Amino acid sequence: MLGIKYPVFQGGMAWVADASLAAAVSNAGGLGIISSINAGTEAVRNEIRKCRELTDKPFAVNIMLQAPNAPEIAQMVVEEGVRILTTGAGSPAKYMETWKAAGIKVIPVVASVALALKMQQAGADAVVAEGAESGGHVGELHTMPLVPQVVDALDIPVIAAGGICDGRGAAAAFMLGAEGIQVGTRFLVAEECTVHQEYKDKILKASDISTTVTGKTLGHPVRSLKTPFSKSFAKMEADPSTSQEDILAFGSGALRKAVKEGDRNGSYMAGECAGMVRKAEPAKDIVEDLILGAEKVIADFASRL
Ligand code: TUI
Repeated sequence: MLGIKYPVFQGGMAWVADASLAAAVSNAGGLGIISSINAGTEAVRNEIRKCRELTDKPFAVNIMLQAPNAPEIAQMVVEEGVRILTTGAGSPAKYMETWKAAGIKVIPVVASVALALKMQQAGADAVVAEGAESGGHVGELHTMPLVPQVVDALDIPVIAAGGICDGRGAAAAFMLGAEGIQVGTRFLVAEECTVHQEYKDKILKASDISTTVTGKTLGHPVRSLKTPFSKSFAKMEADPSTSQEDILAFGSGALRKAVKEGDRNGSYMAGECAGMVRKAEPAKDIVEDLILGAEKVIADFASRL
């Protein structure tokens, strides 16, 4: 459907997923994804053009639907002739007709069966079912129960996301009925990933219990590394005298600060599998390890049956 060699999507991580990372993943045979959360719509347009110079392979753009410029981005990707879109943090139903008319493959990220069904009805070509093990904005269900329930409910392909970072996780996702996987956290340390070195170091040093979810009281839960920022954020949320506006103002721009400046007061969004990410390597090695690793554990297990 997408013209890619391996069913490996690189998560469209806000501020992180630029042309450099997306092209490296696409050149490796996966699906590189450019994030629409960057320094404005024109900056994203530039990343799309840059990506075309770096790869002749298919790549996608992720549209974060809660962003104020989402309607503008939704139009810009049509102008730029983008062939594949993923969406996150909401329902893209109102854009579907325009995108389908432009011949774009649309793959919404969903966190529930209800939204998955709605997306299939609206003409989605596939969905990414993302469990709450993921970094960034998360839903309620986790990958293990979410993926098979979405697979059972839909006729279109399902890509699993959340907590997948090596061949074992990839194999497990395929066993749940997924036809592909999406991986974010492990690509944060890819050589072609342009995040600040401090961000990479924090991921490489993380343990199994290094992430936490904040923002539940705001209706916008986000998983990130435990840092002084996440502690202060959680404290403000627990304090009834702090208004939602104050909390939002405190959080605003924190991800950009972490990604671009390695600021200790930044928000280091990361998934639960950060503790399994142990070395920086080229994106190609990550893509191949995910697929060859899955092949190996499936073959080893089959030989024991
Ligand atoms: O979108 C994501 N993950 C993200 S977006 C993001 S940007 C950001 N966030 C906070 C502060 C600063 C920047 C960081 N991480 N993942 C896809 C995803 N979508 N996960 C869950 C959902 C989701 C949740 C509820 C999709 C739809 C939904 O409800 C839809 C509806 O309206 O019915």
